[in-house]
Amino acid sequence: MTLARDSDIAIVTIDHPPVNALSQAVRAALVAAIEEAVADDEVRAIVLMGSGRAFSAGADIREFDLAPQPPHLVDIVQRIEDAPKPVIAALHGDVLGGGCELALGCHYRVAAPGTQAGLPEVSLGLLPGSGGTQRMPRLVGFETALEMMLDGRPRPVAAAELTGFVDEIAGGDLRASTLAFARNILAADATPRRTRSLPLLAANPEVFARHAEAVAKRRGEPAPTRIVAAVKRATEMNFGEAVARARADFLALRDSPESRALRHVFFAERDATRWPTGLTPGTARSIERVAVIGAGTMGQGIAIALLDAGLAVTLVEAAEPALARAKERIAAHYDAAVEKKRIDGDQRDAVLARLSGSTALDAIADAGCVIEAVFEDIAVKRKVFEEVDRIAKRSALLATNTSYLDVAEIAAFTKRRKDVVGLHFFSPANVMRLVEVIRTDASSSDTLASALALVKCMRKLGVVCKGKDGFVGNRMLAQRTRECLFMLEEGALPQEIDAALESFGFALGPFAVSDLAGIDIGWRNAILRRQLIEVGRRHCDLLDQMVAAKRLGQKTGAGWFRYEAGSRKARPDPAVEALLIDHSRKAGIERRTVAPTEIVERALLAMINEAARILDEGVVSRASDVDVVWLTGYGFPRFRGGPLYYADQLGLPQVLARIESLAERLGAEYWTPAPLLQRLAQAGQGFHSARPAR
Ligand code: T1G
Ligand code: NAD
Repeated sequence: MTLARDSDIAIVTIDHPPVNALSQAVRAALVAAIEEAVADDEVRAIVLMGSGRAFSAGADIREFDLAPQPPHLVDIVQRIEDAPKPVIAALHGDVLGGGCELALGCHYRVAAPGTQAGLPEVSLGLLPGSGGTQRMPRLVGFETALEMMLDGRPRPVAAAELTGFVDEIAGGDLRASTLAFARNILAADATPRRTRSLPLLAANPEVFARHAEAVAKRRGEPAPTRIVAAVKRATEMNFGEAVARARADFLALRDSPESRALRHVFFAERDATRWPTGLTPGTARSIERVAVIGAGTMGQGIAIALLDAGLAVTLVEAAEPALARAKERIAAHYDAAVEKKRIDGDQRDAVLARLSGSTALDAIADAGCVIEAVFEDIAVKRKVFEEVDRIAKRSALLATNTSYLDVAEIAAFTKRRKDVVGLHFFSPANVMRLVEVIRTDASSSDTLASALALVKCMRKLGVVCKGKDGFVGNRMLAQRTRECLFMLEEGALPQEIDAALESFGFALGPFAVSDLAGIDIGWRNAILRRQLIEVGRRHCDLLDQMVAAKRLGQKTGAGWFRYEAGSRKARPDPAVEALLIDHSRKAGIERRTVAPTEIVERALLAMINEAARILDEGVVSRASDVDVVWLTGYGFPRFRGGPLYYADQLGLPQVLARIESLAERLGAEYWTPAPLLQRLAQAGQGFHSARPAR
């Protein structure tokens, strides 16, 4: 924190890199600086600003696991608002959460171009606890204020919807512009303009009812409902009381399991981007053009994600019709973006100008990176990689999008195994944030650094892992799928299993997901994995029967559910129930009711037990990476923190005991507790115990 003077104006600068988080020490220093400036008779106005890349990203999230320490931000904001001299906030970069509330407590706000303001507390399971619920509506109206707090999305301060939030966009240097602004208001004998005293813009009661109805549907999130109630208090009680009530809500939410889980997710996603511990750091090669071989479901999505990142893309297909189809679909994607006014026609044309296509592999010769997304067949991939090895330039990064095959085996098809990694995207690849970055023992650090840099520039989250057989996500998914298919045999119906896991918090149940992705995709992978299953182990061939019956999911109008023409709504299908009853009879299985609790337990514990093996084998270096894979690639509910965070909340001795009892009831063939789980449970530790303290 610094306190400087420019003649009769004091300049208080928050200086706590990287994002000026308002830790206890920062708050204490801020109070001292403000008090000093207020007490100094020579000072006629105060400018409050932040150093580095942001005004402030808000409260220090790391402190939320500790008891709240004074001075509390809510009081500091009040102190600033009560100041007898004008306080002007000079805003730049991110102005988020408590940082935004601090700005709201100032009497005037000047912002640099490009400044973003937001109240993202909801994404941490919280609400603005320092007056934002009362001050923001007074500046931007109830509708915008509620939307900001309920979607948590930062907005450019220059956006029309934030009119009223800032008084001026700085023309030149922010500090100079703000000092000039201060001098102008002093010359105009302006006094402190306290936000709390500004008139409340008329609130249409329908606004609160509409939002209250919408947030009631947000499963596992107590914060949104509290946010609507807190903001509504502005129309029901005086300012001070409403602020105090919101503060109480904030403190209550802070200790909620949902907020603790979401805070774990916040840091887990950041930890996942750290360079793997113990690996020599590498240097990323610059990549301007990427060749994508195989332009089917994944190739098209990957190409769009690369084009969105500003890169040039060469699509390579086996035959002209497939290439034309892919280019048509990519063009249609950008046409739709123009229609939705996300981009304009010129921008579309500029993007598509960076896309070229060919049916000749030679076209990859000048690409800095080659991503293969052809059929999941080792022989096809071998042929492609042998050719790529011959054609691609020496410095090229070579990547495979395989779901289950061994990346090391694929790398061995080339004479440059050090340049090969797996880049496992998730469908739809232009939407899903997650990329499993699979390194082999031969992958060089420069290759890994180049892959991570490429993933980052695509604005995706790269989780570094090793291994094969589905790496992290698909390997755990296979165990969940196994249990879900067994439960179908035993008496459950697809809609029951989906309902149980959706009420647990998954966006979509496993069978609706299977219908979306295509039952044949899961079946082909199951065939690949069948060789891993020991002879004599329980096995279920329901996937084979579905494929044989041409029930492939949405793409054939019927799968585990039936779909009416033009509709994606999954409807229970009596034909599936009949198929299951017939299947159980032939398998000699007496069907029974499978309770939702059993469904959730078997699905989750199957994943958790497999994750313990994955961790023990060093496939990933952090338990939180497993959480991030499922949170960003498989729709695991964020308010549950991820599979291993959830396991730690259950308590590993409890998890172990449940798995042992499943082993007794269902047989140990699939329910042998993973050694790491046993060790941690016996040591009274959790999967995240090894995680360094914040
Ligand atoms: N507290 C503690 N650490 C933070 C932090 C915060 N608020 N924000 C960022 N960091 C760390 C982060 O862990 C990382 O550390 C480094 O800064 C860079 O961040 C009272 C209750 C600002 C948009 O929700 O959204 O105020 O990994 O990698 O991608 O009502 O960080 O380097 O060790 O994310 O450029 C509300 C959270 C708090 C904003 C920058 N504020 N931060 O993104 O960098 S609750 C937020 C972000 C609150 C009040 C309430 C982003 C960012 P490390 P980064 P980035
Ligand atoms: P797809 O069948 O939709 O597309 C594969 C494309 O590769 C086809 O268009 C085919 O014409 C083309 N192709 C085949 N051989 C070729 C060759 N020698 N040269 C050029 N093109 C060739 O399959 P997909 O779903 O996009 O899967 C592709 C890869 O991505 C597979 O390894 C799969 O396991 C993996 N993957 C799929 C998903 C998914 O959800 N579909 C998710 C992650 C990874």
